[in-house]
Amino acid sequence: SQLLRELRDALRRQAFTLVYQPVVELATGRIRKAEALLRWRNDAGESVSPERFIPLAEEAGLMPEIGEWVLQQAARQAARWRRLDPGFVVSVNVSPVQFRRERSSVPLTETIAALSGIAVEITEGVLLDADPAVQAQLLRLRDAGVEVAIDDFGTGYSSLAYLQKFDIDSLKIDRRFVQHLHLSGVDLALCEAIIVMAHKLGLSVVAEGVECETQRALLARAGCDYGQGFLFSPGVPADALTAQLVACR
Ligand code: G
Ligand code: G
Ligand code: MN
Ligand code: NA
Repeated sequence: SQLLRELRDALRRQAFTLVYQPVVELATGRIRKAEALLRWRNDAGESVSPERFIPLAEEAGLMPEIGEWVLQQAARQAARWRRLDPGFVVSVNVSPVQFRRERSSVPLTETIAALSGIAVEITEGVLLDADPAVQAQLLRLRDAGVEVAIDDFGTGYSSLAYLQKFDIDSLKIDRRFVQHLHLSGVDLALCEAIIVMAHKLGLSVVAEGVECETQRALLARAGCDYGQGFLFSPGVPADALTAQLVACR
């Protein structure tokens, strides 16, 4: 397809960029982390959503290479931000295909082993993957000191027992549970329960998709560690986030 041709070309021409969405510590209001989000501007100059082009890239076998580029960029940026805040963490989404591709030309863990301040976000499906290479990959990441976060938590099939087994660092509560938090007692109860259970297992919790002050206040009261969402900021270019970090020092 046209899209696929453009995508292959984009890799050569480096037409990808990363934006970074701040992750705010709810108790202090400080930005302590950021999620790297991939952006692609196509030949027509339109910004194409990763939701559209990542499945294509996976099918075409381009994802290891793109993922490698994302990791390198994010790691370089994490190193800069850690000079301002030594505890700063940049999280990177890792597609299940990329995670499973042990024999790919790009060995994920070797790249990451050299990096600090990087967390990988995986979806629950990865934990349930029957492929033993996936588990091995996770363990090697842990050994390399990389943090592991479960993205979109609550929408898949995993249980907290899995999280304990794999020595996960944090959960990101899917924005579907956060969206109506301030309107639905059920959604609030679910978020509260996730937070309590996660803490008992020694995991920290990030609420995604925080869009209003009421949601922020309820999450803070429930003991949620971090919030991410349009209330705080959308994804922004690295320089814009650097300016915010410097201003808040
Ligand atoms: O904010 P945004 O519209 O970019 O995110 C859409 C989806 O794309 C999200 O599910 C997000 O996890 C995913 N995504 C964003 N950047 C990357 C990336 O670098 N790699 C992978 N595998 N997924 C990404
Ligand atoms: O699956 P993942 O959590 O990686 O998805 C990240 C996606 O969530 C990106 O598309 C990002 O733009 C989007 N996003 C971030 N904050 C908000 C928010 O407050 N509301 C909504 N609706 N989407 C958000
Ligand atoms: Mn994510
Ligand atoms: Na998510």
